[in-house]
Amino acid sequence: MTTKTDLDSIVDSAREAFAQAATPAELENAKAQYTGKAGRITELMKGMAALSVDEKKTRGAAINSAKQAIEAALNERRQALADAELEIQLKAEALDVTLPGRVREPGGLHPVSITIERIEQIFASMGFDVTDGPEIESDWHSFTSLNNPPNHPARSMQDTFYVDINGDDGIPYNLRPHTSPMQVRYAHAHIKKFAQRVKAGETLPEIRVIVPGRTYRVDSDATHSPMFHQCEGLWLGENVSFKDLKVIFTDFCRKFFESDDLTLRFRPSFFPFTEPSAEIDIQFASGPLAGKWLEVAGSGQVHPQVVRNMGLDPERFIGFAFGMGADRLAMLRYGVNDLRLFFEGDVRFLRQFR
Ligand code: 2U9
Repeated sequence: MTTKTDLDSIVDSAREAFAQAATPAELENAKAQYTGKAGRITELMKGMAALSVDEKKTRGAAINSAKQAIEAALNERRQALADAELEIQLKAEALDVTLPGRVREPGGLHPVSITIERIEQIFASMGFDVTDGPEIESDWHSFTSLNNPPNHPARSMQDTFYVDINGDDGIPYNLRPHTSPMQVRYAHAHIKKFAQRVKAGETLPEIRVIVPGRTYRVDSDATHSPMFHQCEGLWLGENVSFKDLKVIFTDFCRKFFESDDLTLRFRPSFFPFTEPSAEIDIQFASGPLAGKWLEVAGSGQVHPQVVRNMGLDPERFIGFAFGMGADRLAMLRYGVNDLRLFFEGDVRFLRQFR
């Protein structure tokens, strides 16, 4: 027969076994040896069948209290193992909340975009529409419509990129070397409206538009990039003259450079699409660029053949056009001496314009 001391030693050995279990699985295995189906406590219970009723009472109570002690030890160890596991997990997933976060710097517009927006704003205030169009153009739109037909020597003025697809005329498409084709498209899109108003006996409407956008030429150095930005303007009406060009462009330059003591010089030049033509130079009276003549744009009275190609009667419509490099204007305004800085994407340079 097993004595009370034997029960105590079973409880002690269970406690010992549970303490040695390093994982929940080992602990459950140890438990099976005591309170499992063939465990030592279960076996003692089975052995009670042969005892008298009185013996069963005292023996049963003793075995039960041993069983309870074992279960208490088991639960205690279960909790300890679960706590240890949680501790390991927490350590592995620990966040150092004192580490500084990743800073998100505010974004900003590119200096050339800022310049184009500025140009748009000034011309819009003078009644100009703003539009843009395709960068892959037909030969007719980029050249022929602008009085520069195939094999004309003036074609060599713009070293053009071509696309490996032919247009309707069998001549390859090009990456537009200027935004002028869009003015031709703009005129075609608007003259239907003109005809209706002429029929109704109204005064003739005008075309007054600027076209900023990306343009392409085979050219690359500190002041030329194969992709650059132009902003061209066109004002056609019944009575628009070179005098209007001088007024508009002088006003534009003074607003753009925020300088009232800036003077303009119109220097004779040649473009196939304007006659007469002029380069426009500006001179500041003060500041870091004072005294130097700086070329800012080309211009001229629109050639009658170009007016005709736009679907308008050159006997009635006359006016001027101008073209400027938006990147060059940005360089002058911000004092940048290498155009390539605009296109390298170096944030140390770009963040200065934010
Ligand atoms: C139409 C008719 C005429 C646009 C013009 C220039 C003169 C000119 C250059 C300036 C610097 C190009 O970026 S640049 O190299 N542009 O000199 N552009 S007149 O003339 C037009 C436009 C549209 C229908």
